[in-house]
Amino acid sequence: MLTNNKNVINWVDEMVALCKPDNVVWIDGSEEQLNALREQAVASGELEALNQEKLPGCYLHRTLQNDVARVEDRTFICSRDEKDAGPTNHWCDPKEMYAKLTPMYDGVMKGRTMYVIPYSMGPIGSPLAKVGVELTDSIYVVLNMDIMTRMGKAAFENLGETSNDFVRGLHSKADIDPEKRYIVHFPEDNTIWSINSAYGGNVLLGKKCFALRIASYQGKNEGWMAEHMLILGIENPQGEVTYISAAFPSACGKTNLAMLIPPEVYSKQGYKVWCVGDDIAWLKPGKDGRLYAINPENGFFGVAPGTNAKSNFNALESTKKNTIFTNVAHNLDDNTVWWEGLDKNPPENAIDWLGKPWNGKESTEKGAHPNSRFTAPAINCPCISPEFNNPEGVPISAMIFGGRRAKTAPLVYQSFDWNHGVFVGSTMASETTAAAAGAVGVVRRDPMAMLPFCGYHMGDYFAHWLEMGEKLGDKAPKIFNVNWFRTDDEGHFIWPGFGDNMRVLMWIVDRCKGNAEAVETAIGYEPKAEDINIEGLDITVDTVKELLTVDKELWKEEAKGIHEFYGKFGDRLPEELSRQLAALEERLAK
Ligand code: OXD
Ligand code: MN
Repeated sequence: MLTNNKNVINWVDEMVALCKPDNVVWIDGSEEQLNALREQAVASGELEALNQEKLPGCYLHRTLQNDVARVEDRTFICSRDEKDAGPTNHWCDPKEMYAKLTPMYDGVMKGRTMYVIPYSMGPIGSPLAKVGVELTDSIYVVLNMDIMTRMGKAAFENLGETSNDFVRGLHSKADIDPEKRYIVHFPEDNTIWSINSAYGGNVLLGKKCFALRIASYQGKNEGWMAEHMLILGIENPQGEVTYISAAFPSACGKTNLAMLIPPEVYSKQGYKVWCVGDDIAWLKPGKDGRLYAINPENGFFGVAPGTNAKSNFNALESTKKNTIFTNVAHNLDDNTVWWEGLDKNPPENAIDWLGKPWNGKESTEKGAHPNSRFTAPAINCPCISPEFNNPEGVPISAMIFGGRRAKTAPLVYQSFDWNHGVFVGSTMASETTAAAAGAVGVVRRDPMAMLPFCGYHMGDYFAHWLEMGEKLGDKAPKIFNVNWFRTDDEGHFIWPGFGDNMRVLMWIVDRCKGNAEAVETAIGYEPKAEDINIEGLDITVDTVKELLTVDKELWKEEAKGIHEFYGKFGDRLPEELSRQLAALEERLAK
């Protein structure tokens, strides 16, 4: 045992009595212990050791074919009152859910070892950090949690001997039966139960389950925010850094933006971009009244396909050592890995993500699963921020929302004020692309990119955002919306994207510093087209003008869609947001 905390010990005893493992191993986080677990996982086939010269400390893992992604239809928020889970979550009465799952956990670890993983979300000792304990029967989970969190004995130091403020996570692979798969949150009990999956987002309980679903609920009660946001810093040639956080729905390029490489027009002047986080931000007012953010995670759980030296050099570099790859293709020629979009040279002698022989030159099947992943330590990232481990976090000047919109949203606009910014975030949406099943071009609302991750009623979540704005007053970050995905009449993207997105971020930074002008439109403040720096790009000011157009007819349609969406929240929709919608309609009618 690594702690004298009675609350921890009693709960672990209780779960051991339920799951009945043959052994219980407390994870202290030492290299010695981790190496022994790596060896054991390799011996059992759970992991394959990759080429240790080319990819030192790297391993490959394959999940079952039925277990390759988060399962939103089997994810539950079990608040005591159904109304507190809200219309956007699946709900079940906690008593009923415990009664249903307890027999499934009863004896589930017979013949297995239970690992007790203490971990900290956030730097150890940070006033913004929180402790979790995950019990699991998977070595893969232990080794991934080692990368994604600050794991081991030191995590208990934050908790002390008497505190009960830790999140209780219980995970068992059980039989990896998709029919009996449950990812369940009991926010009022600080508890997460996950069973019958062995895929990252369902089993690395510190990430989406704790750092977003449980933490969003804690944040509402404790006066802070847990958001699905990247955090980056832009350093100017004078060495001043402006920090920005940004929320986009899954698969809109958060990791790419978080690690962007400045285009030459900025790098030659000495500008730098620093990554603090690529997925989650915890934000709390600091002593000076500004909003400070930490990245609660310690690594990146990134999507592999599409990651290459051009799309995201820094992410690719991050995966060159001490990384676990899941469901990518295995290149047998040199015992390395490959995925679609890595390069134009797929291996001929390989094993695909299903474990079958695969010839990348001839096969029409994919070598890597589209949601195959790398779990890479943040310290590997060449542009990781020097403030990454700062326990106080970094002060946020701007918050950005965005989505994938072909026509409606302009390249960038600024909200009139905080409350209008909350309105903008709450109406965030993406249009479906051909990449996903179902109709193309359908608008999916994903408020603040939190739709699958908000652990309580989303109407109350909007109210919490409004309250935070009141608390922060004139120290509140400015709120912006961006859209990198405007298309021309042939459906081609107009804006170059990737590193060139920095050109838009620079207008945002200038607005925060009071150094840029803006034009007032019906939807918010826009840049003057000349104020977006296009030096070195083969687009003209007219193209930028086109990217900034606001089509009032489309926006009137948009307002109708928002009415419909807001209707879901009933009387828990803050009045202020209805007022904001009415004000938008008035401006559009002018
Ligand atoms: C993720 C997601 O895996 O948002 O980060 O789906
Ligand atoms: Mn995410």
